[in-house]
Amino acid sequence: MHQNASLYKEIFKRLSESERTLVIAHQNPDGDAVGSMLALAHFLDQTTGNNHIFCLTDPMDSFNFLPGIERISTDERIFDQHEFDTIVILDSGDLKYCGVDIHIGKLSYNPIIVNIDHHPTNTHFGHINLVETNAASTTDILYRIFENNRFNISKDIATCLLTGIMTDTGSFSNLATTPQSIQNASELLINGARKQEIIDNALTFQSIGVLKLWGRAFSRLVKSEFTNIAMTVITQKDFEECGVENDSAEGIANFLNNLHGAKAVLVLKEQKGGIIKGSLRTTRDKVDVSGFARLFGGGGHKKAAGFSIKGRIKETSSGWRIV
Ligand SMILES: [Mn+2]
Repeated sequence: MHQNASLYKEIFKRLSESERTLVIAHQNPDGDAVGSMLALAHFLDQTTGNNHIFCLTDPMDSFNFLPGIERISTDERIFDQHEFDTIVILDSGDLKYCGVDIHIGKLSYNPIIVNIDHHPTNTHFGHINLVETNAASTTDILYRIFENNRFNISKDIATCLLTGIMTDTGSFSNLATTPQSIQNASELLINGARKQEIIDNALTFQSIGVLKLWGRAFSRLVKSEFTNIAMTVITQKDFEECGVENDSAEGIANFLNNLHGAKAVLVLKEQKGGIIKGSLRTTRDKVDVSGFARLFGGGGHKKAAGFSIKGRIKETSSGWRIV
């Protein structure tokens, strides 16, 4: 029996009995965040029915193929419009990463917070915490909950769950990939997950604008001989000139993950409002990039981490600078 089997039972029971459930994942949702939110909402449809999905920012268009995507609301009034008995937070190390810390703190009712995540930096902020740092994705954990409770998953749920596994493992290529995640993926395929839809939509490029943006990032790659870290930058001007949204840069760090001749890669992305987001990746066994991210107030996994700092990125005669 799995060490968390009793938690799988407790969470399954809680969710099956919850009459009004709010499902939330982190802002700028990736495939794991979107896949886990939608899989859980489809599950709740089959149990007590009444459920809502909230995410602070809209998912990228590349996830539009997922069944139920239109149900994800970015309307922050949702916290006051309903009295939820359960709030499930997915794929988020803390409430701030979700962007809902203030909303949850201000609630006039007392929901049970269920925290399901795989980030090692998770702060166990929920009333019920299921944090499995060895899981490749949050969708892997949801699959284990369903499987342990003998819940028959639909093709739609299987597709949502497989999206999370395939995107968080970089199509089974990065170090987060485990035998368990491959086994889960295999079982999801047997259950009718539509793999080709995931590949065609979530794992391939969408537009010329995105490719132009990525091209700019690749052309600026430099490696520090001192730190052996490769680095590149994307500015707000790049997003504007390529005619793409800020989330178009999300996959660049993952793509550069396997860069030869550097021990890690750092992508700095200038955001709106004078914020710079840093994404760190490594495939080297002995390198822990989450420590690097923590130096700048961020966090994440050993092999994939990130941080946010105040500032702008400017090009100077001696290269790119943060000002
Ligand atoms: Mn994840």
